[in-house]
Amino acid sequence: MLGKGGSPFAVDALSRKRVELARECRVPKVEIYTKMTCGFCVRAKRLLDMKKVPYEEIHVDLGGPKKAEMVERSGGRMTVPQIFIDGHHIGGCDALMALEYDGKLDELLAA
Ligand SMILES: N[C@@H](CCC(=O)N[C@@H](CS)C(=O)NCC(=O)O)C(=O)O
Repeated sequence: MLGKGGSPFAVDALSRKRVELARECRVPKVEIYTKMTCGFCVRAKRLLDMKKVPYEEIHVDLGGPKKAEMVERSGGRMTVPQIFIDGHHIGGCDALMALEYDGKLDELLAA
């Protein structure tokens, strides 16, 4: 708390710190459409688990409306996994691995 006569710069520093902390605490929304028999899905989930990134798994083994939703959201892709970060389509397992390899996945997860 800034007392009477305190520096206004202290308030600035405090609010900057608050924004910084909010960013650090931010949990990205990761969605992954999967099938139980899919090795690429296992690999993609393993990477997310290793990075301690929580995700929502959407099972499309039986087709149905969720599979149709996946195809629609991914611009016609029929294979699993299909991965989304904060609503942005990333692609499949290879695309996720490539982002990690290029050092860009953490940036995306923190953006
Ligand atoms: N290169 C793709 C390969 C994905 C792939 O081939 N997935 C298989 C399952 S492991 C698939 O969806 N096959 C068609 C199907 O199950 O309907 C990736 O990295 O995600």
